Amino acid sequence: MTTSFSRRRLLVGGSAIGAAGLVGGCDLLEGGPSRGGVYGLSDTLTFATQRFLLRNQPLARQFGPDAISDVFPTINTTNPDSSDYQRSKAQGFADWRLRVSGLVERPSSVSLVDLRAMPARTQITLHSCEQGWSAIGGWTGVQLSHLLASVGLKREARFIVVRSVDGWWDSYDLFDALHPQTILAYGMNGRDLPVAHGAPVRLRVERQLGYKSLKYLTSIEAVAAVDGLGAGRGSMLSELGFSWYAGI
Ligand SMILES: Nc1nc2c(c(=O)[nH]1)N[C@H]1C(S)=C(S)[C@@H](COP(=O)(O)O)O[C@H]1N2
Ligand SMILES: [Mo]
Repeated sequence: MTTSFSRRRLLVGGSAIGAAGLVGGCDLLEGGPSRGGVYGLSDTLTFATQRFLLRNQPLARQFGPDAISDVFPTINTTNPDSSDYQRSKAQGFADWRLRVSGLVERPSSVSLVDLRAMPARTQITLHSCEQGWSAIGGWTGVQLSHLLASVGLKREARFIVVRSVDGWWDSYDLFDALHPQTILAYGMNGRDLPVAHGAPVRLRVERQLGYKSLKYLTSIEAVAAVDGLGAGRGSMLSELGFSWYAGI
């Protein structure tokens, strides 16, 4: 109860700060990265909202390279059988595209080359699976917040829905979507992300259990509510009885 109330307050507050920045010539927001024109405006809004939302949000623990596990297990889908996926895999995923749609200013289709050209972040973290195992891995990719800023997340957006080639889908509130450690990872332990671990691009959501870190991404959609998706529980796994929020 308390949590959802304060979350809602934070979200409303985040929008208010963004609006105040617009009206007040952005003096609240000096120092944030932004581009010119319309892009700059949405960069600034996203940045302000992010900083506000995340002001009490701790990072998940990060480790040094020595801590990386020799064996990182892989489970469930380890090589999607979709023929599109297999064709794309045979070409080194040169034709792979991530569709970005919904409540964004500029719906886009992003290639691996596009993602690699964006600022990269590497983090070595502990992955905990609900099935009782854990392992430490190093992940390299682009912050989801960066991608969302680059397409201009609209202020009505409250959740980010992510879909995978094997039919998995999930959603995340803006706390997790804009968290600095939430990345679209194309690299693992210094190499290209292996097929078994979600190639070409997987999500890393470090402050939730492993099942929220979707592999084999195909699309991202910004929405105001998740009620209308599937059975209205916010994810494929929620419909099977798992918790939508799996914070750790
Ligand atoms: N698309 C997709 N994402 C997925 C899964 C999956 O089967 N398909 N399994 C989830 C679970 S339960 C875990 S623990 C991790 C496993 O990631 P790994 O195979 O890299 O260890 O991916 C998660 N993301
Ligand atoms: Mo898992």
